[in-house]
Amino acid sequence: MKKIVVLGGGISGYGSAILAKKKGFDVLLSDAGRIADRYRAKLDEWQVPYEEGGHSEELILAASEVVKSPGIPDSAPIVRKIRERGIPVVSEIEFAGRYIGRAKCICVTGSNGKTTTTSLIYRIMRDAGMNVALGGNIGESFAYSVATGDYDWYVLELSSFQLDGMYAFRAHIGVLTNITPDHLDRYDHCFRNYVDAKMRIVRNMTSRDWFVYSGDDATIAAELPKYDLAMRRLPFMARSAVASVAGDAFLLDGRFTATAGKASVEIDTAKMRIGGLHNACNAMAAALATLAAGVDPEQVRRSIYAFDPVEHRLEPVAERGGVLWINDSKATNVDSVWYALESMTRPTVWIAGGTDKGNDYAPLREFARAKVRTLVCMGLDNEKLIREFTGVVPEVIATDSLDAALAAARAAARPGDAVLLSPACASFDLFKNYEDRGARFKAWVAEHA
Ligand code: UMA
Ligand code: ADP
Repeated sequence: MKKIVVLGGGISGYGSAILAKKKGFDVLLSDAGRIADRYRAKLDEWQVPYEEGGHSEELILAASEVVKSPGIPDSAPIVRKIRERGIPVVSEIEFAGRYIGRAKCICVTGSNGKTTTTSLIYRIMRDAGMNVALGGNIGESFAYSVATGDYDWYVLELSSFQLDGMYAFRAHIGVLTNITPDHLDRYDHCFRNYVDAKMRIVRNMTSRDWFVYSGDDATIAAELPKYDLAMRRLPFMARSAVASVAGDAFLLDGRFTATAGKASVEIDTAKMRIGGLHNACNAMAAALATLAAGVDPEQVRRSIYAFDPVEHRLEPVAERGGVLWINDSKATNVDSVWYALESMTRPTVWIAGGTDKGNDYAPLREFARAKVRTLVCMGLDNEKLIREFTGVVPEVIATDSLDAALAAARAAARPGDAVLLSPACASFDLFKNYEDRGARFKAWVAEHA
């Protein structure tokens, strides 16, 4: 019997192991750390053998195939050994994709906008009454949904790490929101490697499939000619003019018409609850993908207008004393902050900082000069932000805790202003993760603002 080893016992790993068990493989899940109680209970329920607190080399190197969790880098010693033995290493997406039968996958990737676009597509399809599961880099894992459900459609958010181990998997509708630098620490600090990972989304797509992508993105435009692409292309644009016979979406004066094949929908972005140019782009992508999936245009329109911001993504938290507090904790890179500042219509007290990923802040200068009243730096090492924005914005304040940062923001803000948490950095210096940072921001606002 084929022996499958699943590396990592997080949300991705336990789902893969249960699917492998269900498909009748000899399976072992191995985790170098501790497996969370709720995952262990599931593994017990499904009688999946597992080990924790270390990887048993001998057992692992006896595998016919290894399913690697996305958070485990290729540089991990055990992964190197597995590869040296010539044992195939695949991602959860590759593995689960083998067992979906006749179901179809809408796969969303990109550097920013994945979660928002994936959630919006899922919402539209669910509202339309389709039998659809949401998964991948969001919510429950794809593998677990495949093991425990029977769906016609899977709407998947795919990170570059999940695409890395993807070989034969095919997206029936692929969505690429944009490509800007992120996660370079996992790609030898080389943007080229990261771009290659993102472009894996188009692998195996056929002339029956649809590819939705940003026609404005220069990196994507430079990549497309390198691939022999058979699928129908659906570019969405706010700045460029890219022709495609299959359809497109174009934003002009706050309105867009999205067309895929014979189906078309017109959207007035002023009626949407998610704001900013980036969300108009996400809505164009979602409209194209769902029209391609056969959703009724009227239904697409209704669901787009009803969709609220996903938590921690330009989420309005409260208006107090004329000051609007906005939680954009998920903005962990420069490009997402560019769009946050772009969308600001009030003078802004901007809170930024954290663990710098090698950021180049130059693209933010223009909006900062035009819109930011005060920059509050919140982090253990604020030097770079202070250097970059002194003289650009009227006031820069350095703080090293959430309390101090928010108290400084409260003091700086005047009625009619916005206080925007949009850090451009990872959160690991002061917080567990971006969710913790956003949740503590919201709790502080509720109590003190
Ligand atoms: N581990 C080992 N050996 C090692 C290293 C780690 O066994 O050498 C173990 C750890 O002890 C841990 C497990 O591996 O128990 C963790 O695996 P994981 O980091 O892949 O985490 P999961 O909980 O399985 O979640 C992963 C994704 N995490 C990452 O890519 C870091 C989740 O994306 C994803 O939702 C989930 O699979 C389901 O597919 C999260 C994420 O942060 C949301 N993604 C990044 C992002 O959005 O920026 C890409
Ligand atoms: P991802 O899942 O790719 O991280 P999210 O939808 O969670 O994307 O958004 C992450 C951050 O990027 C948020 O700050 C959000 O406001 C911003 N953002 C969302 N969509 C886009 C986009 N299309 N382009 C740039 N930034 C975006």
